[in-house]
Amino acid sequence: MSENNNPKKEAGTGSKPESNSKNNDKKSKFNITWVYALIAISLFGIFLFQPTNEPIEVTWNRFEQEMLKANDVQKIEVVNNKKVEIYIRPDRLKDQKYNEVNNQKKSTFSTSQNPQYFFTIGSVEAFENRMDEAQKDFDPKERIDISFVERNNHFETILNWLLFPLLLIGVWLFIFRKMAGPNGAGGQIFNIGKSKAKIFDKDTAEVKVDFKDVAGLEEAKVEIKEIVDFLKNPQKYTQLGGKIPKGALLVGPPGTGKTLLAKAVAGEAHVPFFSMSGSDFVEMFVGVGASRVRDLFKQAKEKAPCIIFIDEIDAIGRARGKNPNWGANDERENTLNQLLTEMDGFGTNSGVIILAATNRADILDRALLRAGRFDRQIHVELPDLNERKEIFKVHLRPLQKLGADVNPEFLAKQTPGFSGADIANVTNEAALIAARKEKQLVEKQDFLDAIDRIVGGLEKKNKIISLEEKKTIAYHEAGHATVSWILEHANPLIKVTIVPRGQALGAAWYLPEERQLTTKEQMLDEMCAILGGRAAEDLFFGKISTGALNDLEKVTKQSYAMVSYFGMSDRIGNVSFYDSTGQNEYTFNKPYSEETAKAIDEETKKIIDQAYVRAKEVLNTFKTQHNALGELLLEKEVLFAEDLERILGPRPNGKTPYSDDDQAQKNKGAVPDNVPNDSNTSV
Ligand code: NHX
Ligand code: ZN
Repeated sequence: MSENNNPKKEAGTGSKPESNSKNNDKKSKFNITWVYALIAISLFGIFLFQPTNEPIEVTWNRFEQEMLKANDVQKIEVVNNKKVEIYIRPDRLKDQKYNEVNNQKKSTFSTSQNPQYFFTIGSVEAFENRMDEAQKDFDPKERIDISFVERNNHFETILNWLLFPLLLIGVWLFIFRKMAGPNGAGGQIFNIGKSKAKIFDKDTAEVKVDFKDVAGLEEAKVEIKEIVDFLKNPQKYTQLGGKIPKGALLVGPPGTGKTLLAKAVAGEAHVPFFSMSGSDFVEMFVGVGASRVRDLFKQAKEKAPCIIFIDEIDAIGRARGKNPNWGANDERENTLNQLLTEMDGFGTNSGVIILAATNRADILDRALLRAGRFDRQIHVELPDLNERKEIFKVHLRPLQKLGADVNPEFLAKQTPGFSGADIANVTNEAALIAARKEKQLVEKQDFLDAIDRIVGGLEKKNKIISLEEKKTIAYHEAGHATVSWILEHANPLIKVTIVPRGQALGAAWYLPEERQLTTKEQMLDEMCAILGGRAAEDLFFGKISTGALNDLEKVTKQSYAMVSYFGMSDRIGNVSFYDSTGQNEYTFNKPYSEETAKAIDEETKKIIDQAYVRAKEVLNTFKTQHNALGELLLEKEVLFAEDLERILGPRPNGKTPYSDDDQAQKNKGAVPDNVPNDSNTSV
């Protein structure tokens, strides 16, 4: 409905000013062309009025013999001491020898009498001597008068004087127009200090997002809705003496919908909405950032009530260094200072509310977060199971034909740790996969393949792997599978594969339980399962490989976190060196002594060593089953939980990942063990 309304509205209100501005545009262009045309015409005119009967050059000899001696010369003018112009008596001009003059086309415009011939001289004295010599036999009365004239060619002089400046002005005008033009290459040069904020107001049909389109994020929506309400009916809050907050900070990991939420505010609030990114303030020129901040707030205050949205505010809002000369990034600090002053500079009830988004609230300057600036922080977290279900529903809507087996709830279960953007990616990828398979429907299997693709990367079926390597890979993965199956608190495994995908040659996929707390037992069992791969290589081949890199990295981080963050080692005790403020990022000295550092290292190693020993124990105990798994994996390349259950028996705690789903799902799509930052190992 709103989509139908908007264009109409625009046509109604927006048409008049638009046509006006277009007219103006045309007029100004027209004028400038006229100026050019006038200049051209006048130049042409001056050329036209120039006499066309140019004198003909003659030699001294011809002049002397044919003209002077024949007494045909009326007068002689020496122009500028250089050029001698000869005027022939009009009655003698009819003579045969002057045919060349008579044949010349007479200029229609020339009125004055023109010289017919000319020659140039080196020096006036020599010329006079020659004249005297030539006329020495003449009757003194008949001697020709020589007059000297100084004649300036005004046109030429003017042209010489004007041409260069004119050219300069022309070039300058050209460049100016190019640069000031809306799509000229240097278009920003003259607007460099202006804010680049995009404005969405009631006339722009662009924003079509409203809160209905934002799935999940219920708590954040409540907060945001309140902000919209502040703008819509401020008196409701101010009449009780409350003050309208100045800003809210949207904090959360990438892809969780911070920008979407802000867009929804724009769509919902029906007030002007200025949107720009933190990096838009940054330019290579000094002082531009601050000037843009000023401009943004000036514009906003003119349009109040309104909302300013600054995306990725960490680009300018990063904590200012303690040592002023260290980072030498004064420009960013100036921009931040300007932002801080602007936020404090206007009255609380002036109706400008600032929303900012970042995924790194911890690195922001504290001054930015204090009361009176970004009063409230709205945390936008990764969606949980129910929220993912809602998000899937939103993204499944545009897919035209869905298989009957596609169930948002099932997909939500298969995608722990996914953000909204990831889910959008899954649905899109699924549609592409289905299209690649020439299918008419997007089915469940396509979604599962899409999830695998997004988590694990592209399948590389054709990678050349020798038989020996393949066996190592199979036993490594079987090691993960066996240990995680046997240990009670390890994540439920759903499949193992030795098909290379992305960086990994093989992977064991788990479906981590979505929990808020992780116990020490769970962490230890988890580490055992991760070390199961290396342990299997060690036990059954007596050789270890580089392949365990990712596994070891993860285990090391986990173990270190247990000791120094979570207080899970007896020797270090309940001490945590985790710094949630993130303010001491640049301090190189650790907040503990050398002895503690050593103790942490030793404890970290001890935990890993113990886990490794335990993994080996498990593998030794279940040697036959492990080897059977390895061989089966070599043969089938992919094993599912059912295969494991057949070989290893039911899991000790009875938790199989597919127990609450239908068997047909084949348990594809989960988080493999080698993906960094998956939710089960996050620290
Ligand atoms: C490689 N990747 O990059 C290959 C493709 C033990 C069967 N050389 O633990 O795939 O070996 O359970 C330089 C040197 C990554 C860069 C060594 C980057 C090693 C995943 C590790 C399976 N599954 N490991 C796993 C795996 C690998 C790696 C490296 C590197 C393997 C293992 C990567
Ligand atoms: Zn591994």
